Amino acid sequence: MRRPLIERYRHRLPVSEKTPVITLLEGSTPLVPLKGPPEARARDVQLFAKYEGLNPTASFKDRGMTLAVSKALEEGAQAVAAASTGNTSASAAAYAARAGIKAVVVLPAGYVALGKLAQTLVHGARIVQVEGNFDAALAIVRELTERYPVALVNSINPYRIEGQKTIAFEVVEDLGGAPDFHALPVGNAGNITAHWKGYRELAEAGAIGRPPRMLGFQAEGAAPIVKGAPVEKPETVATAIRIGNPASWEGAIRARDESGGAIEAVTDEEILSAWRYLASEEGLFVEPASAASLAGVRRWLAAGRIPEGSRVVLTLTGHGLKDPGTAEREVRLPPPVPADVEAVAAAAGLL
Ligand code: AN7
Repeated sequence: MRRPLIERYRHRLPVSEKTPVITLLEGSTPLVPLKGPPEARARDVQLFAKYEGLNPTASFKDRGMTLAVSKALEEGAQAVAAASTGNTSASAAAYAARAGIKAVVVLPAGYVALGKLAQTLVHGARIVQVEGNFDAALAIVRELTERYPVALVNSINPYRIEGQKTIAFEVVEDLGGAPDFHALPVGNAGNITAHWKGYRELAEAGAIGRPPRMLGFQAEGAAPIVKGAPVEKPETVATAIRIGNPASWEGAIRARDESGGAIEAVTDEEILSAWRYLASEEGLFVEPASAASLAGVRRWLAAGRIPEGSRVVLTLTGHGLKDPGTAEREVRLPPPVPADVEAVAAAAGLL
């Protein structure tokens, strides 16, 4: 049975008996072995997908949110607030509902995928859309939480990182050791920071040998870490990672350098191609941002940068149903046909 993440990893998390556990039974997501694209099979490279879309609100954010909201409640908070490209807001809204407290989310107007908006609305969060991007929203929320009685649950809240580090624990349990590479999309950079913290703790405890090389991928139009400077007007089809000035920038650099990894950019075309591949060849429907991990790994494979026989984990951060708009734009729906068998058979290509 799925257990609350906080209970499963209580010994490695900053909680006590006094911490009220607010849980939706997050985590314990499957590590799915992929068939792999030809360039992986050719080199005997085994890819595994950590399918985080199977969390309660359908993204990895739930791992950090169970801890952040539990600790906020322990500290007496009556409200939580977050800026978000959508998944943090959906998760904060759900956990706040569960805790019986208020959630305030500040969103970049016009750039949050429909599924995430729907979740946030129905869970009953107070939504404020700002005429600006995520970076502007985060700056406002930081100040808001300093001046008003509301707890910040963005990933600059260290409890979010603590919860999210459990991805590394689960991967190591499932593989029976560390992978050679771990690839994931990078937006605000909390998740790569958290992954690396998890692996480092395991290495320090002697539970694994060499931790994986961390491969972080940003979208080309929103790649401040790759470029080495904030991006004023980030743009990408992957709205989840449409972020120009990541809060955990330094954590990402540390993960990259300490692990001997890399942070690179992939184009929207590469992202969409990997997104299609995952759905149509592997049966895994993810949101575009999640596919940046595979897009980047495909580049590494093509360039011969992944040694033969390597084990590579991809964190697929959010479910495809989060973003029905992209599916509708990218995959054409055929026009209706008359309601008779021959017409349907013809349209289905069965003749
Ligand atoms: C699906 O929800 O920033 O590098 O406000 O939703 O830890 O930011 C989401 C980020 C990757 C990037 N994949 O993770 C938010 C938000 C998905 C995401 C990321 C996000 P970070």
